[in-house]
Amino acid sequence: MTEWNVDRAAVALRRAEDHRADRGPITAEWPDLDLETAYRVQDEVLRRKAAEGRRVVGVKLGLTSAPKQERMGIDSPLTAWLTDDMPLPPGAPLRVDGLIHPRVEPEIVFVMGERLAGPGVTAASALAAVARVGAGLEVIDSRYTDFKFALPDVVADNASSARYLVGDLWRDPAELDLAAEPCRLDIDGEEVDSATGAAVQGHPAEALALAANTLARRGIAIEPGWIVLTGGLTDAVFAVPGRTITAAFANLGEVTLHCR
Ligand code: 0L1
Ligand code: MG
Repeated sequence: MTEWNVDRAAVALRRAEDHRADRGPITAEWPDLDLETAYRVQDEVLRRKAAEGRRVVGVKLGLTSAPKQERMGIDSPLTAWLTDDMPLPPGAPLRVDGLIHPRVEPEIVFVMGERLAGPGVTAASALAAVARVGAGLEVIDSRYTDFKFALPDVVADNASSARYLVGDLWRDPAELDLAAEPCRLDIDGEEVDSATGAAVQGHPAEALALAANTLARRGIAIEPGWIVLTGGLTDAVFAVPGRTITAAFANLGEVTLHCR
């Protein structure tokens, strides 16, 4: 039997993504996969995508909200890569059949103005490095069947990252109370969930600081111009063909995704 290693796991995850073929969790066959090795798999998947011409455009936090953390039995989020094949052009529909089983969640999005390098980053110093803040919808698409995975699996799978859409209203974060920022999630015009910015680590800037400090352990800084998806404010909802999903914020505007 072939032994599992970082390369083999990265190949398996690339194949699942490219062929839209979900698979069982890697930890079922590689129970010793730990978090440090899982991040090496995540980075190897990125290296392979870069070799195919894709470029890093930012980072995201995953498993930020209390319900998701409780479900996974963790108390800290994870980080993952955003690449230039992920942003959806404004108004473009999401082709559901182009992914495995996409789900959508509303997020507060930062565009970085300055380089942010941990350790020692605080919410205040993180926010000072942000150029602007806006609304977003993240499309997640676990490469694992039924979104069933252990923590190392989802880290290796780049935190289920697939697509994202941002709004067209960008604000100066210093002008807003982002912890109190209300967000409503609508499906076909009906409210299905709501939250405030406090849902992500108490404040999206806390999530950003945590990302900077976590990435610093791997020698990575958050660069100017990068997008940061700070984490789902509510649980994710399924993208079903014909469905329209809207994140409506009080001060950050609305962002709407049409699923085809
Ligand atoms: O962005 C996220 O919070 C996704 C993290 C991965 C877990 C999931 O697929 O829900
Ligand atoms: Mg997310």
